Formats: sequence, C-alpha cells, structure tokens
Amino acid sequence: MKIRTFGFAALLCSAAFAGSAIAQDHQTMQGMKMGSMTMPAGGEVVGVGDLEISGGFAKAMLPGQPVGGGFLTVKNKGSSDDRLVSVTSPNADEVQLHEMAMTDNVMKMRELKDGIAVPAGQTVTLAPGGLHLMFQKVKTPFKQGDKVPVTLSFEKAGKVDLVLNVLSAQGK
Ligand SMILES: [Cu+2]
Repeated sequence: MKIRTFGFAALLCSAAFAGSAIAQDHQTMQGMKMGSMTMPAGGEVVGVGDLEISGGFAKAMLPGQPVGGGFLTVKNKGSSDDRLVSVTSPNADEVQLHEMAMTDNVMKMRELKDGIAVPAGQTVTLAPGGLHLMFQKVKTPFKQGDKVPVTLSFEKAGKVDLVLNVLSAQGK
C-alpha cells in the first residue's frame, strides 16, 4: 500500500514538474553553476540550536494540482552533524522529503525516507531541480502571495516553525 501510494505521488510529482517547469528549473541550475546571483525572494530567517534556516519558499500550484514543492536553506553552524527528519504543515495531509535529479534528460524523483543530512559546518539547500519538500494532498492549491507555515523536525536540534512565501509556479 505504501509503495502504491508513493507511486501515485511520484506520478503526480512528475506531472507537477512537467514541461516548462523542468526546463525552467534546469536553466536555473545551470545558471547557478555559472555563478548567477538570481536567488528566490528570501523569507524569514529562523534558528534552532546550531541551525539557521532561511530562504523558505513554495511554488504556486495549478488549480487541481494535489502536490506542491517547497524549498529552503539550512546552515549548520555547529560541530555536530544533524538531519532533517520530518516536516509537517497545516496546509497538507503529509509533507515528504524528496530528491529530484536529471538523469539522461529524464527527471527522476524519490522520497528520502531517512531524511536529509545537514553535516556540521555545512549549508544544505533545497532548491528546484534537487532536494525539496513535497506537500501531499494539498487542500487549497498554493497561490502566489500565500504563506505556508511548516514545522521542521531535526534529529538533534529539535523542532522549529518556518513560514514559506508562495512565489510563482516558476519559483520566482
Ligand atoms: Cu517531489
């Protein structure tokens, strides 16, 4: 049942990121590699323990689209490794941690059941085309200008609340 559920979600994920969104994300990734300074409009900065979370945003969703993508940056200023283990939001039945990567021109997505590692002294960025939060069974599709509250749970640092600003469907 879990596998079937995930298969369905993955299909929806692919649909959510299909077409121009993928091309856009891919261009963004290329641009970042080349040192472009275009970054999404940053939201609030929150801290918990040795962690600093910033740049949180979500993409606007199309009407009827049941899944949405969320993104943020976690900086670990401490000397011990941590891990983002789970995320909840009142706006979605479930929030999964996903990874997306382009392999032979095919965008593949998988759920990271063990969470996302945030090694000591490092900064981990969840961004379009890579690591992301996947909001499942979203009741009201995110609209540009909306705010989506989330609670992040880290293995060592504990829980922290963050508000994601909803940007356009292209994440800008
Ligand atoms: Cu996903």
